[in-house]
Parts: sequence; C-alpha cells; structure tokens
Amino acid sequence: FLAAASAIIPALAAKPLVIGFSQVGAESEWRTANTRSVKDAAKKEGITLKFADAQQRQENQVKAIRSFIAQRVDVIAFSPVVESGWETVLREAKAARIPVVLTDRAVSVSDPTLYASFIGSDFVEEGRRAARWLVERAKKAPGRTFNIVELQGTVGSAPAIDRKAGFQEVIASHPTLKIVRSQTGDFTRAKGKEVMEAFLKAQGKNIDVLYAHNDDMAIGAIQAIEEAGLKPGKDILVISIDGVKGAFQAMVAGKLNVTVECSPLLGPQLMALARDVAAGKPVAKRITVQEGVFPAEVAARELPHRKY
Ligand code: GYE
Repeated sequence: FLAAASAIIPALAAKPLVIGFSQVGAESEWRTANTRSVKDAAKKEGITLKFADAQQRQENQVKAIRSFIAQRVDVIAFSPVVESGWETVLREAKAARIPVVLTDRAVSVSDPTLYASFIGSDFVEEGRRAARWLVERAKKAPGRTFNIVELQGTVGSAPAIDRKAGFQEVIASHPTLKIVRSQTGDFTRAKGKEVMEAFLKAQGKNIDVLYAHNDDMAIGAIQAIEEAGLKPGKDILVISIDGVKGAFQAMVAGKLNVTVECSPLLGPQLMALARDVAAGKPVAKRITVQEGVFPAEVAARELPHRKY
C-alpha cells in the first residue's frame, strides 16, 4: 500500500536523510582525512550532506548551524572548534526540534539534553598515553631531568584541554619530567614551527622533549629543530598525537619518536548515528573509538597499512 501511495502522493516517498555538518576547518592532515571520511560515508549511504567549513572560527560555526536550522535539515552534526559558548544556538536547534550530534570534539554545556550523542576519541587518555611512553623512556636514564616543551592545540578546544590534562596527570608523579614552556600552535604545521623556533630561542639547548598535541605541529617543529642544528628524535625526543601518514614517515626517518593514535575515520559511525537519531531511536550519549600507540620501532611495518 505504501509503495502505491507514495507513487501517487510524492510526500510519502522515502526522502534521503539531510544532514547539516559544520566542520572545524582544514588545519591538519587529521582534519582533511576526517572530512573525506564524512563525505565518503554520506555518499555511500545516500545521505544528503550540507557541508560548511568554519575555518577554525566559532562564529562561523554558529552561523552555519543557524542556517541549517533555517533550512530545516533532519540532523545537525558538528565538530565544535572550542568547548564553551554553545548554549544559545543549541537551544535554538532544540526549539526547532532538530536533533544535534557532536562528532570529534565535545562541548561543555550545563544542559545535556542540548545534544543527542557525542562520537569521538578520549583525548584525556591520549594525553596519558603520550606521557606513559615518556615515563618508560625516562626509566633508561634514572635520575636524569627531562625538560619538556609543549605545543598545545587550539586554545579552548576539547583536544587541547584534555591532552594537556592527561599528560599532566601522568607526569605529576615523576618530578624529573618537567614542562618548562607551553604555548598554542593552533594544530597547524606553520604555527608549530614558529612556536618551536621561539622555544629554542628562549631555552637554548635546554630542551629534552617536545610534546605536541598533534602530528602536524610536531612536523612543523621538527623543521625548526633541524634548522637550529639539532637532531629531532635524538637531541630532542618528539612525541605527538593523531597517527597520520606524515607522522609515520617522520618516524621512519628517525625524527619522531612516537605517535598516539586518534582516528579521524568517524564518517561511517556518524552516518549510522544520524540515521538512528532521525528515526527517534535511543542512542548512547557517548561513543568512543578504539585506538593504539605507535612507537618509531614499528613505523616501517605499520606505514603501508595506515588509512589516513
Ligand atoms: O588531533 C588535530 C586536529 O579534534 C581530534 O583536531 C581533533 C584534532 C586533531 O586539528 O590534528
């Protein structure tokens, strides 16, 4: 009956699901892989994706979300550039009865009903994993002090806040591991290089470790270290997060010591989640991703298998 009815009344025909997706930007290899994953998954699923690039600015994301509300999309998905400041626009989506799902980064809101679900990595755990690698490494040189410089991600973003906190939590019980400088590099190669140059100028040779909140900043910083006449991976240990191909190549070249995996391939899970939410099915409030840690010793073996 429905098939016959939908032939007569077009409104009853199955309409493709429409998702409005506000992406952070194109700041890193991670991000471009994430965008590709989301676009490919939507295409494969026959979902109409309205894609907006916020160029790392919250105001652009707010505008995009308002336009998705005005267009009456079925589901709004977004990766919030920063954690705070979302209450107003999320209340507008709620009032319009358009469900919101968060992907990759979290928001901090007092009313948890303002979004249906959050799918993304555990960034605090990633920070802990990065620090645990250093703790193990430091055991080879008992008593030695390690001066650490930290390249933070975008100020106010969930991964920057959490990766700092997780790392800090683990090194807190190891007095020989000290963060001597910490500044944002906004998750980009160019900024990572620039800030590392400033660290090197200020600290001279007194840097033993670089902890970068993502691979791109580490790769930019590696260039700065080399230009300063030092050997990244040897004179300065380099630790980062994401696990993009560029990081594996740097590890094979002996310039990066370890990368903690953070998968950007969230597209398929995001589409499934959006379908469930649109259908009014109950969904988990928090969906995490399975990830590993890759030290330089396994880089050559793993590189051919990396998907991003
Ligand atoms: O680590 C970084 C990107 O939010 C997890 O954003 C993401 C981070 C990722 O720019 O490379």
